[in-house]
Amino acid sequence: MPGRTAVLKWGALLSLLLFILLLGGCRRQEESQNDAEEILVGFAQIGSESGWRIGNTRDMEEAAVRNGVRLMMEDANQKQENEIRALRSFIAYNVDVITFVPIVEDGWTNVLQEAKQAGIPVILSDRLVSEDVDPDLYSAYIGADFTQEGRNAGTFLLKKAEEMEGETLGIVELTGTKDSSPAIQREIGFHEVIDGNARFVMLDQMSGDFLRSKGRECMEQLIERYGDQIDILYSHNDAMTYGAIEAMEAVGIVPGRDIVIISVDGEQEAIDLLREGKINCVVECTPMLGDLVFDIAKRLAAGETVPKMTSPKEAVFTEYDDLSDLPPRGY
Ligand code: GZL
Repeated sequence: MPGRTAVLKWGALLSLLLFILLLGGCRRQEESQNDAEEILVGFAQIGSESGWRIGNTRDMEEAAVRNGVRLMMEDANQKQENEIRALRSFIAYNVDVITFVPIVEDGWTNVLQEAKQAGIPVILSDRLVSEDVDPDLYSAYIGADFTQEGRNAGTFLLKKAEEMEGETLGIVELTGTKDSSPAIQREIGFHEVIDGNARFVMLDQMSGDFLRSKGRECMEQLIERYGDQIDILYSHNDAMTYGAIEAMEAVGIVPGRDIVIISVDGEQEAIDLLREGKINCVVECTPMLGDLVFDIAKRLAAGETVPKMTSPKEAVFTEYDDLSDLPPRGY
């Protein structure tokens, strides 16, 4: 019966079509629910002053995707006023959570109070605000223990000094961005370990602002001023170290031999220079904070209580280590 067969065929086709439409509808509803669950995080990044910072930005972007978080990122181009403007735009946009890198420790109270009044939790990412800021104004800090990084640098120097000649050893220090928590704390930690040791003579400190170009300028001036009195360079980040090495090599100083170099961050380029013997110690400061930040952000958005301070575990790489199995650094 051809008519009956045709009806059965059309019926089957129609049922299949209905099933497909129903399935698509459920997926869309599920996605919309997921979208509804996807939180929106406003992130104010300070700029791109170093390979470390560029790695940190890349990691935050990739971690947002990994963690199913919508990211609204603003770049402050190294200016605090741009960061504050970005935070105010996140508040106006009513994001679910704000995270930012305080470029310096002070000047945040007003905008943090505005975020609090708006009921938007704030996560400090990478750097800290001053202890004078009411800690109730932010929900969490995710970043390194910079004082420990400074201690790690000092501890390496105590060991290295045992094999160095000379009654006294002259130290110059390239410090990071003035009034930033990494610069403040890396200095404190290092001097906690070496101050009081009569063998070490602190010749001078200059701020290279975490920049390669300024690291070179500062080292040129220090070499000009102190010459072969300089036995040790302690540099608060790898970017300034690369600039300092350029300044040394320009006048025939052999980095890692004529001047012992201790650097902080752990960028791939620094590890390569460590392997070449041009740097003697690289203290790790990981920029890979994104997964920690967005895990805490999702918990805050869900109304959970979270740890106030979370610091990643960090290593120290020295000339005494076998680095052959060290995986690529990723920044
Ligand atoms: C440290 C970070 C510092 C890096 C520098 O967590 O804030 O800023 O050490 C970067 O390379 O510029």
